[in-house]
Amino acid sequence: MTRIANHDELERAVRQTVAAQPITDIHTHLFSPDFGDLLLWGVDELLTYHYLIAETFRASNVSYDHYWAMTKTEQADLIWKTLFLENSPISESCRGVVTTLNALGLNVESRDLNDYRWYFAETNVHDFIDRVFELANVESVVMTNDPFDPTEQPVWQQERQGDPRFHAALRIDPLLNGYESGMRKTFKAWGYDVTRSLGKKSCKEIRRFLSEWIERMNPKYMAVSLPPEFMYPENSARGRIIERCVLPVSKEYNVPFALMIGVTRAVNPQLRMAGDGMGKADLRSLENLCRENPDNKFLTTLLSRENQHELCVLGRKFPNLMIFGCWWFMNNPSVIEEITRERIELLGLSVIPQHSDARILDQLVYKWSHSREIIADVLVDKYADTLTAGWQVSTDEVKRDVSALFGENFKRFLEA
Ligand code: FIX
Ligand code: ZN
Repeated sequence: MTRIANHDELERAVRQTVAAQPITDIHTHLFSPDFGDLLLWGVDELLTYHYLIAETFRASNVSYDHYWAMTKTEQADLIWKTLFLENSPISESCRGVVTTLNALGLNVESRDLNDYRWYFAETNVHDFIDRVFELANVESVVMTNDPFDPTEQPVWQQERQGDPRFHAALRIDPLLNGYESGMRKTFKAWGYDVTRSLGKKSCKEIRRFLSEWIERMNPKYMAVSLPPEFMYPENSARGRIIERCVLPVSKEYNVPFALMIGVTRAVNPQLRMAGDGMGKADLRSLENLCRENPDNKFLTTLLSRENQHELCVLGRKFPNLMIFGCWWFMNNPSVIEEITRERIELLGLSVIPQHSDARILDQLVYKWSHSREIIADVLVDKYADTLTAGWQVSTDEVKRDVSALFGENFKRFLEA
């Protein structure tokens, strides 16, 4: 076992190990090819990513109506012109497009969007999936699977081909956030005998629904995104469904419950998917969940930077809580660096530092290359401090640690 005795060697070993480590991406919005058009890829999709749409409305004076009336190609043309030609693409989402096109071997210097379109038109989706997984060095991804989505639901109800690199996650936002405003009627129409009061019978029916979908999807976890006001326990349909349906089913099937807290949907509805905002959450909700349900497992990511320190402290108190990823507005280099340092200082290696949240397959390339670099920077510093303190790690120990962060922690948490 060769121990690493100096800083230069340490830096080289950590960077190489992080670059070579295949990743399990635990939260994306990608789909395996059998979902057809739900799998998004290509330059027009990359450019019309909702992060870039929001930036375009700031930088051009296009009206909402005009923008939404355009075809996807026209929207992509406008975004390219506004954010890449009339301004320099230095925001994180713009830089991501550049990183991705470059890594795919396209001539970024030409700035010729039609040339990039040509490349994608000539590419077969199956070959492209292989290429992206290889370039990003991603081993597998977890999708976001919504049984309430009318385009997605029928795919699950047929015999599926699937792709072993794409795992499922059962997303239950409509059930938890929309039970009173329509979902109850949908449930009834689907043959589940539920009522407004959510008595014993209704809860049994909702548990039946969750069990059926768990058996159908074999999901890695059940997930929900929640507003900053989320409280638990809560005297609401959501609170009752979590307590009486989600938690028991999660425990019975050993399928963790993932809470993604802090999103305020449709702060500016004119922006459609780009119009969601955020706020600081009250983490007493998570504290109560973890304490009252020690035999349940919780995965959590939060949208507000202001919540991250408290979340680390909660992680120290509850081994049934696994903290993951720098979600959405947190997925920027300065914040990733800060939060990764804080997490490692407070929790050591027992976190899942990042997920990509990729919506477009190609984004795996940039989201992971950007994050890998920052996580490697932090690790180099942390090992260097430990070296100064007198502890020499071996290259095998660095490999063990890096593999925990990028995949093993997730696998072990699921298996526990
Ligand atoms: O709720 C979520 O899973 C969010 O990640 C998305 O709704 C959001 O639109 C997104 O793409 C963030 O990266
Ligand atoms: Zn997401």
